[in-house]
Amino acid sequence: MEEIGKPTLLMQLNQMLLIRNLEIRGEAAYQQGKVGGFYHSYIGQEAIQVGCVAAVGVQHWFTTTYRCHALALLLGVTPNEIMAELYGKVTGNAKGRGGSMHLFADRMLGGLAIVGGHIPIATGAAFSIKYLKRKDIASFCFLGEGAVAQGAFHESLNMAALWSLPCIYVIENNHWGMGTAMERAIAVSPIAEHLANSYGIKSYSVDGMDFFACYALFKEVLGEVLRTSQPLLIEAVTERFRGHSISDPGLYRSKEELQKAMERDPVLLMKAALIENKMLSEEEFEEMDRKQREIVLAAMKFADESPWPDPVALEEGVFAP
Ligand SMILES: Cc1ncc(C[n+]2csc(CCOP(=O)(O)OP(=O)(O)O)c2C)c(N)n1
Repeated sequence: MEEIGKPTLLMQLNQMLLIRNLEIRGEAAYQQGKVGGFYHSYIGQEAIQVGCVAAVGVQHWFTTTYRCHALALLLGVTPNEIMAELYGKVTGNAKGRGGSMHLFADRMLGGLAIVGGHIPIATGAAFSIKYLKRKDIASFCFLGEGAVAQGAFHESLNMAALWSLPCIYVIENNHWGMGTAMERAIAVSPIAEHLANSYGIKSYSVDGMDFFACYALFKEVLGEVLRTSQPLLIEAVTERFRGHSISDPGLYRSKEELQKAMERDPVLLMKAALIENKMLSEEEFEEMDRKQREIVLAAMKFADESPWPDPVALEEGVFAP
């Protein structure tokens, strides 16, 4: 904790609080009919991507699933741009055309909605790093455990191992793929250990609720991948505190099970660790949370007041071969 330092740690807690507040308000806006399409919340999983980006920096390639609001925030998309995109407004991150699942940034290749479909894209980014002889960056691919049953995952791992591509595949194992329990969909457990063995690459497992554990692991593996140019498979064991998406009441898991998972809230775990180490007080935490909430409320106002896209622009940016 000392080596990361108080200013950085408080900044990272702020990021966690910004993500948490944005998800809570984004869901509320959805309930009010202001957000269309789907809404997949990252609540419960914050420590993984916050820990990763804090540890490795923003200069790499990053790819993730439809559960993409947090990564976009961490890679520099503003709360205003995200909220406006959720609202479908022209000031949004994708000019209101992509919605919740399709956010992007300079170094973020998506926000992609097809399960497993983004894994070859991340692998391609790793190929480009190798092809360009870059030794200072890697490709990070976040995926749900549901995606490891897809062929694209296996083809990607095989190719990355065969060609020594600097790709770090991160399985965010939240135990459920929509309403299907992991044990009913995936033949092996722990997933990363078994599957990494199949392709002759290294695997790591990390407590995805613990910011400090995630930070330390991502720091370590980045060094390793840059040194060896070998891909790695990480399994970050986590919990999603919401249903799969906002329209999922989550009836497949008991209240007690969810309650137990929420006792290890990553935001509260980080808060408790900082308080214990005298880097934070309860009042300071409340103030940080209030400030992040205000940023999100201002983003909602911005989205509300932004114009709709002009229907005349509908065909702009569309690629037709
Ligand atoms: C190819 C494909 N099949 C099915 C779906 C529908 N679908 C969307 S999310 C999802 C479950 C994915 O679960 P997981 O990979 O564990 O990620 P999580 O949602 O838990 O983050 C499914 C089946 C899809 N989007 N794409």
